[in-house]
Amino acid sequence: LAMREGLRNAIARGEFHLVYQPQVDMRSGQVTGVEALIRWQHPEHGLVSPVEFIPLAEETGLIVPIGEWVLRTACFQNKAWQDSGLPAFSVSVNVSARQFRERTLIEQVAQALEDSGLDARFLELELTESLVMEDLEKALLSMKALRAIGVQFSVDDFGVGYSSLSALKRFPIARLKIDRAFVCNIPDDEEDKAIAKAIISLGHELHLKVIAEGVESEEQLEFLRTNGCDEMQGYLFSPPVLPTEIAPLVKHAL
Ligand code: G
Ligand code: G
Ligand code: MN
Ligand code: NA
Repeated sequence: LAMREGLRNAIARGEFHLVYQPQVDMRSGQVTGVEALIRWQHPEHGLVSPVEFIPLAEETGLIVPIGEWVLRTACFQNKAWQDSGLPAFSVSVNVSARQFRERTLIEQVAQALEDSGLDARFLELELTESLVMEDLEKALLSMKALRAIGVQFSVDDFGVGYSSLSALKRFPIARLKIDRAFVCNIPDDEEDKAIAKAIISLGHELHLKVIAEGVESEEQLEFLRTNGCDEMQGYLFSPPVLPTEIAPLVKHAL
């Protein structure tokens, strides 16, 4: 209950911040994007994980203002990196189900882009399979409206939910993110290796880029690279970091 009250005031009190995790092209070693991840510095409980407060925010509807804050902060930050002279990369923002269903989302995104001056192609929204499949036709309409202003999409946690392949074909998406669950047991688990390979092939057949999440070891990187995975994100390259820590990572090659 206290958590709920706290969440209500957290934006105004400046208790949220974003950390950013680099996404790296496996061939060039260049940072092609960063994923924005929210953190809540609670005055008494310390750092609260989004795993705890995002569900609460969804339940109470607070996800709408919080999501807007995330979008705006991520767009302004990416524009600031570009203005500081870093090579341009995209920023990915996680969008949860209720936030995606809000009619105001398209307006929020357009406004964040306009106010920050960030070119829409440098903003990517991460949606999960289950979110899109909940109401496929409606989700497709929203995605197409956002695509029309130039925003990119990726499917997060791919492989753990279920989307029919015929539905996947219709999503206006640029990337599939292989869920960490399949990556973490590489190279020991033959089945997870087979699944990761299958996702890479499927993505490529559909002309999508494939990015692996949760890459922690050289063996995993090698396996994914050998099998044609395009990009990686994970502790092996970098954990999520503060905005000031991004510049040296962008200059560092894999
Ligand atoms: O960093 P990690 O512990 O950061 O994230 C845990 C979960 O919280 C992930 O599933 C991630 O997608 C989700 N998450 C992190 N930041 C955001 C956010 O800004 N919005 C939403 N909807 N989910 C987020
Ligand atoms: O659900 P989503 O993919 O948005 O969540 C990303 C989550 O994965 C965040 O909690 C982030 O901190 C975490 N994460 C990122 N890289 C790694 C990694 O290499 N290993 C593990 N175990 N978690 C990671
Ligand atoms: Mn994500
Ligand atoms: Na994920």
